[in-house]
Amino acid sequence: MTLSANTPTAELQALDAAHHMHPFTHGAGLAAKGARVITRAEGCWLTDSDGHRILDGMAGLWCVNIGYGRSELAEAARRQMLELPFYNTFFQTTHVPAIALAKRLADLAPGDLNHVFFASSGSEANDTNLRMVRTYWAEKGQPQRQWIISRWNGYHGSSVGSGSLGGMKGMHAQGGMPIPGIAHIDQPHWWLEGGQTSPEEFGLMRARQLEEKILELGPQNVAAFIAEPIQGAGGVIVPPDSYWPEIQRIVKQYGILLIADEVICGFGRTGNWFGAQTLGITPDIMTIAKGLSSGYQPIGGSIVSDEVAEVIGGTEFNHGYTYSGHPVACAVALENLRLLDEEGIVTRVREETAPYLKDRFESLAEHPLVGEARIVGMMGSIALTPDKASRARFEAEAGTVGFLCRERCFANNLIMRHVYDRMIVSPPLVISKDEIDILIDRAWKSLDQTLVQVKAEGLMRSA
Ligand code: PXG
Repeated sequence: MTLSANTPTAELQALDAAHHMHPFTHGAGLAAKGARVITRAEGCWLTDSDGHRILDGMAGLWCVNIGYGRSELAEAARRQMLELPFYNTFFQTTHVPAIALAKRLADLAPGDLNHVFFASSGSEANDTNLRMVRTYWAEKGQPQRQWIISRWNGYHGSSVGSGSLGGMKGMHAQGGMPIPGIAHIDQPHWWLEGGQTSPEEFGLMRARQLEEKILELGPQNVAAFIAEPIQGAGGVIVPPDSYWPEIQRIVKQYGILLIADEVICGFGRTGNWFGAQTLGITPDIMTIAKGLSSGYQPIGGSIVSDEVAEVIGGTEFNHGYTYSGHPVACAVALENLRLLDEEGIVTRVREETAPYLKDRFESLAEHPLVGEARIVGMMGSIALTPDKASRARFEAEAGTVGFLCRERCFANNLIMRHVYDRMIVSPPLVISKDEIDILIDRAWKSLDQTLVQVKAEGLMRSA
């Protein structure tokens, strides 16, 4: 059987339901409904098997920073596959693409982050980090420093290690997570959890939970704190301005390592190469993936400080993946970084399109269903609420209204993701002003339709 984009949608859906298990999906529910089949993409636009053209407000899964259809990346893969499709980086061996990409990342990364350990995904990279920080302390004669502190509603991946670092309770409920040695503190989500405090006070309160947790565990037992500069999968939660400076003070005071998970924030998403630069953070390790190759190849990694690399280099670090530094993935990532840089895409985001998007996106806060609209660079979210003034949650189960809104967006040929009752955008960085206008118009229309439906179904009630 040969399948193609011309195979009837129903046939593709039936085979998909019969044989393909989807991530984070209720299998039987999807099988009954049929998955949407995406067949092509160009720039910021997807085409599905029914011929719809859909504006991709999520850059795939927060990753297609450079946009779809770049032949240069295909050429880079082709060239590398013909020259050296695979060789490993174990056993005292290396190759040009891994060397070149590591050097490029060392140049791009801030401060003394000059060393790269490669993986194929963000999850793998965070598993590396988990073992690396503990090994670092063991090498420094402090093997009792095992605890890693992270945050509820943070996302760091889906493997056992990275999923444990993450703070997604639905994930922890399945398969024996979190593993021991990981402690979670609350997130700096002022809009939902800030109550009567000001955002600045709340940011300080939430940062100081880190200090309280360090003191509870014993500072001598804590290895690291890991966090996304801006939470992505948790709902694009932009922390109050007071939050990160206080976190930075605390990790410095207690001498614990700081891991900035840049899997979403990295590679231009916030208007700089890394979210750490936008938020004024000085990490010891940065997790990278997604935008590193704009999703054209699966590749991730950890960018590590001189000090951490030197200590780790003093032992044999018994860790690595077959595809650590995969030559084709490295070649494609290098080409992606070259284009993002030479075409001025990151600069254009910072200076031109992100300010335009911010202006238009924040106007969504005027919609009767929207409580707040927050955006940094090209990642933003709006909170749906039955009552703006009191920042109320819906009485209906969290996510009910968000799901309805996402369905409306789909129907209007716009991909916007929902996280509970927040709607997210994270478009390709190459999105034009005209396309931003289309995005906002479709979002507004979808909100209007959602409001009608929510009222009709009696869902406009506060918890
Ligand atoms: N860290 C962060 C900050 C992420 O957002 C990972 C690590 C894990 O990367 P991999 O490559 O292993 O998936 C991520 C991934 C969503 C969604 O629904 C977000 C991610 C993955 C899947 C779904 O928003 N982020």
